[in-house]
Amino acid sequence: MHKLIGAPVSLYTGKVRCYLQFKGISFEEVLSTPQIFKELIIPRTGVRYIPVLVTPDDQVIQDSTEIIDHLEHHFSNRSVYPAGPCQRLVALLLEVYGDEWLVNPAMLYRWKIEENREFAIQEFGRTRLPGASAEEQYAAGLEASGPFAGALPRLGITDHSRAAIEQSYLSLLDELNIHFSDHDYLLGDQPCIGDFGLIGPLYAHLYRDPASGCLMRERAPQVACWVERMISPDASSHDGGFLPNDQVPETLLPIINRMFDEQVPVLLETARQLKEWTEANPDAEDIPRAIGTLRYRLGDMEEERLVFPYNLWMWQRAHDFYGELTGDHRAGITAILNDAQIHALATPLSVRLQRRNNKLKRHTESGQ
Ligand SMILES: N[C@@H](CCC(=O)N[C@@H](CS)C(=O)NCC(=O)O)C(=O)O
Repeated sequence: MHKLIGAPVSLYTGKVRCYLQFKGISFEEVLSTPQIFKELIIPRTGVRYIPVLVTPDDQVIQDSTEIIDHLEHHFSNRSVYPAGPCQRLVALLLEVYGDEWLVNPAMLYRWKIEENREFAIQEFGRTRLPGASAEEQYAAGLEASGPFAGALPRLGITDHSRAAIEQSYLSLLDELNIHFSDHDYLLGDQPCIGDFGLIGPLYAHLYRDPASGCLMRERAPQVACWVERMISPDASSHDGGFLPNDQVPETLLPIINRMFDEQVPVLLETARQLKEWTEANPDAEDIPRAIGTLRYRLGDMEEERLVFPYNLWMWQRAHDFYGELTGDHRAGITAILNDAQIHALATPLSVRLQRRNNKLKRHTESGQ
């Protein structure tokens, strides 16, 4: 049986858990305790991230996207990658948006709102010391959660950016609420890879943390219902498929526009800085987690954050898919994206990335 190593409090564990449940793949969930980190995660992956999937033939995979792609290969029924090019592009884009951008409101609401923060500390404690007293767990949780709470400035989440991130999230909730009033999932009656990208932040943090959960249920009840469909293993609405004729609902357009307005400029600047970084470090194969700083904008607000090249590995998937489209398929995209958005998607990536042994590396011509 597959083993999913992770934690209830973890964003990307939530993404993979929902996927496994949707596909009907039987799995056992193993809590990522310090012992599991020491005995399995670190020796077998070389990194300290969750989730980790251990397959029945003892392959060990870290990274939610790689886990899903591995499983899609073996469980091809009801693929989460739509066959229609417009739907597939939208699905890939919204995975990047959920995974790499909605982590901002997720982290802000978790660590800046006291009720959520207290809950998260207890949850970190329950993961680190299952079975210990509440007091011991709290102390352990405080220590374990320190690096996560401390990561906010690196993501550009500061007192200065707080109001703008909240405003953006509330508007997104409103947009998603309209969409999910008409559709069970992003692209119809079954979840696509974009649903799994969104569910990480929108479940593990923004639904499950108590104050955020109240906010979601009150302001955007249809989004809360979608979360419940995503996390419920035997929801009857899992029977349908994607909308016919490669249709992308109009209600998704404001969300795609939001991604292009907010996140895509960061991705393009990341690509520019990564090019400079590789020119300055021509022999370096491994790409560090962060390579510098950039300024990002939300409405009138500007703030600094670190530059994370991993974001581009995700963007490269959508970018390459667009690049491979020809003729009519490419023309169809103009019904969803405007010229500036298509231009951003078509902008060449001068540094190509790959993941090998759970490390981000340059992808060179020789494939090495
Ligand atoms: N892109 C990775 C991200 C994994 C990740 O950042 N996981 C978090 C928990 S949700 C973690 O382990 N963080 C540890 C750290 O940042 O040091 C994935 O999709 O699996």
